[in-house]
Amino acid sequence: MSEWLKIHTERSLNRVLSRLEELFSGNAEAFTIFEKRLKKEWKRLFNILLNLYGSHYDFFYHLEMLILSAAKSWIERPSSLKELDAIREADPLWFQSEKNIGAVLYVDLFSDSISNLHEHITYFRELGLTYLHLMPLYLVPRGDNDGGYAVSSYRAVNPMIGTMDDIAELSSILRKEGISLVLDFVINHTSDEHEWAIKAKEGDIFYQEFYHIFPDRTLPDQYENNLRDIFPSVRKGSFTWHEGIGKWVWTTFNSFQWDLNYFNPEVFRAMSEELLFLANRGVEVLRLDAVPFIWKRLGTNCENQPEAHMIIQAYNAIARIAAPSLLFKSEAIVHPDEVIKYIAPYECQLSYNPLLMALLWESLATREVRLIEYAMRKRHRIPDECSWVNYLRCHDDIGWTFDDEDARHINIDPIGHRKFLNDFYTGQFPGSFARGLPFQFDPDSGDQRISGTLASLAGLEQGLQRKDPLLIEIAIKRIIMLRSIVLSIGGIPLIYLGEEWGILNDYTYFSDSSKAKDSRWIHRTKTKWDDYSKIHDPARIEMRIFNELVRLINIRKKLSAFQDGGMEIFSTENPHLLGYVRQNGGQRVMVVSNFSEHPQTLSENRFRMHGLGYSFYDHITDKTYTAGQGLYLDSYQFFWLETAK
Ligand code: OTU
Repeated sequence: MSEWLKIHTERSLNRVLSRLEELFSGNAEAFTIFEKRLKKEWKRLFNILLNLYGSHYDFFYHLEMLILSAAKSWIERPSSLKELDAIREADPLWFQSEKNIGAVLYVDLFSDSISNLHEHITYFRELGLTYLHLMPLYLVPRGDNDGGYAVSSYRAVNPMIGTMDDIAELSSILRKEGISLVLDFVINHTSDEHEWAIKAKEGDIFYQEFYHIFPDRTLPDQYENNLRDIFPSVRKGSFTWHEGIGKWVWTTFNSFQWDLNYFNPEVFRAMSEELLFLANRGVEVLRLDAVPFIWKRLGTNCENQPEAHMIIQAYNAIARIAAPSLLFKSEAIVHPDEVIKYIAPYECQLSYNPLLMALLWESLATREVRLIEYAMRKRHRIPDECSWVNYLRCHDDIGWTFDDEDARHINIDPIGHRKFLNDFYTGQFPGSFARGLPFQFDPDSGDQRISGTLASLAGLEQGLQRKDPLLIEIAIKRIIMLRSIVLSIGGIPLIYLGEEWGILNDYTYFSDSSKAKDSRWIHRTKTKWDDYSKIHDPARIEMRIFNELVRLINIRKKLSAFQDGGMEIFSTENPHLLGYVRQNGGQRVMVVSNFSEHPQTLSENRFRMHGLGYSFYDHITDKTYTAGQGLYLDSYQFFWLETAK
């Protein structure tokens, strides 16, 4: 660090500290803690902010206001959360435990209201949940609001399902159950009905500067030379003409979602306050939505810019100071080289694992594991203090975000392969078992993504329709095998609720005009509690899928090898078998999975070499196997083999 920077970093800290005295008067203990944390984070926070906003004439004003609001938030932080902060500071890697199981749900579809969620706590217990993500539940415009991702206020809950007080109450009830509450932080945009947007529409220049708003097409045209259309079926281009103000507004997603302007330090500060507001309601993990898009730079595609990382890192530092137990989960569904850049203890401790998700579906279609084996060997590793969040399905589409060079390396043509996968999962490819729908087909680029539920994409819908017991059986096996991987490969497994019963596509969204154009509604379905409560027959498909999931979860929780840490892919020398070894806490477990409907064998030689032993106990079948004859795997069978000591 240069001498100049050193002096000014220090000087600014002292100036800021002197401004805090009044705020903390009579609360020496709170001040001591705050000061300690502020000092610890100061260097990096100051550096980032200086980089981002140092050229603004009023930089110090913003700096001071930012720290003042963080201090206010710390003073207001409920004591129960301060206790949690202390617990987490003593065990910062708590989320890496094999005991962790995540789930995600839409409150309105699952239980109608937040208060009704309390009735389902026994259900969460049965699933062994420790992490519960409630899909965006904020105040939103009526009609189409992108499934809650067009937020009109980060401080108000959609009145149809409850209030912010309900959230605070729920978070503490869940915490007592050992479940961390996860909410979205829609960081890239607000709805056009947010009070900032309303004021901007009224002509208030201060608030127009909260967004990227342009008087004519000069800059939009220049930007657009390099931009990708994210929702091409909504609109061509990333800008929306607003008749009222007679200007162009940057809208990466839907036209009613206005991108926030982080060039403006006012926006950075305002969002920092919203973030800490949520943290003080007891939210333990914030899912940072659409992070790649938050910083724009002319001449680039305006995704994954270095400043996007700086903004998140600055928020991370603020969280460490004013709400230290808060974690961030990155939602970057982009090229794997970019996904990984958001993952760091000083940025996002957690991240969705879109590559694993996409490649599991890829392997299921091809029955081959070459691509997943190559890509996981190369890309699964992340910093030791972080974790993947592994999932099969979520509320969004499946995008084929694997790296083209990875594919070429194993002689797969990436363009042709994506076309094949889209044909396969929309059921057009001859012999396909899947029943998905296209999402956001772009005729110009040929890009397409896939919607559909886990069960429908894995063949259950087809099997049931054809009343073919063999197809049904195979589909169930596929679902369970995929799940075994998500539970064992390393990271927090995330269940998209509904999936635990193997729910099928729901085509009724076609008749709702606010949803009909967005095929993702096919896999956003209402929970049928009446039906489930009647199912007691373990032979029923739903019950089998559910029971098997619970069984696997319970086994996972007993295996210290499955806590986060290394995962070593090994070559099975069988194109249908994926093999990896997990080793942790003195335990070594070898996972082998068959991605084909035909029986396969892991050779004796491979078994011995990677099993590092002769005799193995399989936690799934509760049997012991010896390496002598190699390992025989039935259709879609998998093993969790512990080397006998
Ligand atoms: C997210 O997804 C949400 O998950 C979506 O439900 C929202 O519609 C969207 O943001 C806007 O808020 O394009 O198809 O990595 O790929 O953030 C999903 C960036 C999406 C995007 C991702 C986005």
